[in-house]
Amino acid sequence: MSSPVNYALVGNVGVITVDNPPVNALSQPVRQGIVDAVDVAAGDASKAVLVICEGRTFIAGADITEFGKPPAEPWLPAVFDRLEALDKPVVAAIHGTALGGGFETTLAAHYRCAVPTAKVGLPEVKLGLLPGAGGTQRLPRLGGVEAALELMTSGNPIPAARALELGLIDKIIEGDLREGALAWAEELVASDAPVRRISEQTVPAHDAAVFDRFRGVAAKRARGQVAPLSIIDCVEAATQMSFDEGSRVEREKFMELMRGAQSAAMRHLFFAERQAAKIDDLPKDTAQRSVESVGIVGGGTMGGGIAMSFANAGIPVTLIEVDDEALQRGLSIIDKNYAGSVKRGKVSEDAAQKCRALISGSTDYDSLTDVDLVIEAVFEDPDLKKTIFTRLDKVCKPGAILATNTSYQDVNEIAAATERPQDVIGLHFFSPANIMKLLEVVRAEKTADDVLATCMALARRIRKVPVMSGVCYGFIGNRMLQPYFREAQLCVIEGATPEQVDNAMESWGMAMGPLRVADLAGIDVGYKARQALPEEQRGDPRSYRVADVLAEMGRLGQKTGAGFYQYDPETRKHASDPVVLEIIEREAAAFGIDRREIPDEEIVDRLVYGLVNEGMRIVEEGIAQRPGDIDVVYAYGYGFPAWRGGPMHYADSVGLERVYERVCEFRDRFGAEAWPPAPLLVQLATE
Ligand code: 3H9
Repeated sequence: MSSPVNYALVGNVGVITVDNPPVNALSQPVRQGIVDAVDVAAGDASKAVLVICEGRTFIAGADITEFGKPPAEPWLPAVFDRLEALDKPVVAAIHGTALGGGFETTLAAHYRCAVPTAKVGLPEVKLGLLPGAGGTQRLPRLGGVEAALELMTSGNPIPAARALELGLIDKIIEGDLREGALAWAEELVASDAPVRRISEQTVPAHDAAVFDRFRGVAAKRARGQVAPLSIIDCVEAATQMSFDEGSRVEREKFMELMRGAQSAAMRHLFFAERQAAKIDDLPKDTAQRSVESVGIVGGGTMGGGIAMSFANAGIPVTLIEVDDEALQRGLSIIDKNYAGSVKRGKVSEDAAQKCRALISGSTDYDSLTDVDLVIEAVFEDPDLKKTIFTRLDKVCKPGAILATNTSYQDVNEIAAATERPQDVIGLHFFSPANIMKLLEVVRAEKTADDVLATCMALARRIRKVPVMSGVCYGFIGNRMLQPYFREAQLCVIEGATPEQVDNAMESWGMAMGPLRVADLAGIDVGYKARQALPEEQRGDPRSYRVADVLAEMGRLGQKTGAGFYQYDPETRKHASDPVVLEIIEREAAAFGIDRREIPDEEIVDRLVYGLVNEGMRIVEEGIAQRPGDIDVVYAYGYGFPAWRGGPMHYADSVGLERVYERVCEFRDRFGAEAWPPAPLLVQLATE
């Protein structure tokens, strides 16, 4: 078998080329190949060494598929120590993304150059890990403690220009990278440039308080996660110990994280996200339709956010509203959002203006005659949606994709309002749509394969994470919220306070507790949805009575300054409200409920296993292609802690038998109507 690494002497330069598609991950043969090439370079006539990659990117990291399996020699840190130990200048030449072990490869080199479009970073924290091949020890020595901590605890890559400013690379090469890097290596030889081993350098002076500052930030931004804290410990070790001692600390902590449940969960999500983009029954070569222009019907918060998502990806958008006033209101919200992004330093003024210029408005459906895709984003009124689709059917060109952003409605029925149901699909964005990554792509009965394939690919183009869902009430995400919110509100009426429920869920890891979410989304949303249903379909009245009372009092949540909580008009900070507690007690008494103390553990189990039990049905019914898809939906759309891997992975990690036992216990205590164990759960737990 030929090696994914080859070596050739070009002039004075020994060139090590890694060629391991798709992303040049450092699998065992690559590690071995690098060691072999270094051995050759050490003994031949080369006076410098160049490390460069074929394909779309420089090395994107260690091979994640090998994690959790028995380790195979040579170890990565040892490979890098060998590379760094060469006594001739070693140059790394970066294109694409040098990530994780890839960036660590370049830190083991003595000189670094990159093309202007390259990015470098240490994203291990996003996999619940730390840079485990010298990164935590070499980066602070090269770029200083603060930059190292920022890069490693955020996991976000930085562009070449920023890396140059920070001194993480030495040179940007315009034009052909290989030619440029070879010429630079020859220059280094000609000028007798020294070998510069980062491991032999000392960490630049720094403020000792920086570690506690980063620990404080991690406790807030990465609540519950262990990896950021381990990273900070390792960097602190780099400032206190020799390189070798610090490397031993790094190794120990890396292995601890690797064996831990958090990294297993985050690695699961990494692969689940990529798997979710694939549709099992869709041939890989399914043709796609071209989407170079988009129309959006409805310029509210949702429509505006969707418009920005497309404009930010360079796709022109026409926004349709009923009249000039509504249109101007919609466009001005978009203006405000762009101004906010500029103010927060997220984009440059110039870039924001270019994106904004791609969004135009109209009150005339005829403006949509030439667009390739239309997304309807009006409020949840089924008749209105159908009327709009009938109208779109008349004006849009043949082959245009007609999408609805509905959160609940039956996409089959909406499709039936047109003469071209094959062109109709659901594209369910999450609010704020310009920020949230999740996109549920709803495949209706008659949706054509090429429409589905186009929308899955388009999602990636606008930097969303797509997950396909079948048609059902609420699709994957919102359907699962029903038992989740039901249990949250039942816990409240049975004895907990809204704070207790929210705090229990937030301590467990949810980004925001359910009742605070209800206040943020607006209590009227659920209220209106319930009012539209016949009473017998609204579920257990105990689970929505308090919310109904609040809605009828005009306490609609944050937007009215009060809901389950009261909100400070200036800071929007929430505080508990005695009025709400009175309502809860009064309504509980009316139902004859004797309020009791509810342990936090019960709250968490009822809410999370409510999600899991419904998730099992969703898989069973084929609404989701696989359990991992549900995990992606919850991690990207609902604030589920990534380090718990999503509800389905979490259930697996607890053990399905245990989950089943608990679901049966809840069925026996709270009734079979709310807690019928999903047949798939029964099957998997008892098999
Ligand atoms: C690390 O380095 C630890 C060290 O510090 C210490 C070790 C001791 N391994 O994302 P894409 C696959 S931890 C294996 O769709 P893109 C991916 O699954 C690592 N496979 O492409 C997919 O497979 P498939 C730190 C990998 O162009 C295919 O490649 N590095 C790896 O949208 C294409 O991927 C990272 O965390 C890998 N490392 O994005 C970087 N990476 O086609 C992780 C990708 O079968 N990777 N695959 O579904 C990324 O962020 C993106 O893949 C990248 C390309 C930006 C590189």
